[in-house]
Amino acid sequence: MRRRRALAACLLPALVAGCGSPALPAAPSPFALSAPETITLEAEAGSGDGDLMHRSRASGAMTIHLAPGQRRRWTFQLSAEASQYELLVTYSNDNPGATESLRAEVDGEMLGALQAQDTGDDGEGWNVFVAERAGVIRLGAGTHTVTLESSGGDGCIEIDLVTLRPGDIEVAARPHRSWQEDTVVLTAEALKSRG
Ligand SMILES: [Ca+2]
Ligand SMILES: [Ca+2]
Ligand SMILES: [Ca+2]
Repeated sequence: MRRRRALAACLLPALVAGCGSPALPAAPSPFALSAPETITLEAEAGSGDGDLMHRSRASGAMTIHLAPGQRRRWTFQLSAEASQYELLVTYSNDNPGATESLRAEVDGEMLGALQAQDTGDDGEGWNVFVAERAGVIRLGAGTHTVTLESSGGDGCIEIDLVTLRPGDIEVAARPHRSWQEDTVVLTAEALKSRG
């Protein structure tokens, strides 16, 4: 009897350690959901339309050049708990004329669009990158797809990467810098003011 109790006293801490709940052995689960993390999708790792470009300041030193009407697609797995994500598009746009609009879809549903900035001139602008929000979405574990489509503009925009950043995101909040901007309801205009 004494011996058995001694054994139990010896085993119990080992069972409890690192588990946090001494109550019952956990039911076997196929996989544990992790905490949400930032997902980075390199344009060059996606599929679909676009031409590969080499840019020294791009993530991975590569971008994908999209012409109007062209679409780039990424498929990825999430094994994290459901979370809200902000979808950011990092791009460059050495632009002589009107700027492109980028439309984002997640799992086949329209998420949002952004009006691209002009990032420079005379070729230098292709190596200047900005990241802007295309929308906010809640995603759970499983397989997901993101699609970006370029339209309008002067015909060229380069996508560096797409980032899904988790967290509690205030969808209604726009980056107003002054009361005058409260009258600006266009998301793209508000985003531009973010600097
Ligand atoms: Ca320009
Ligand atoms: Ca352009
Ligand atoms: Ca890249």
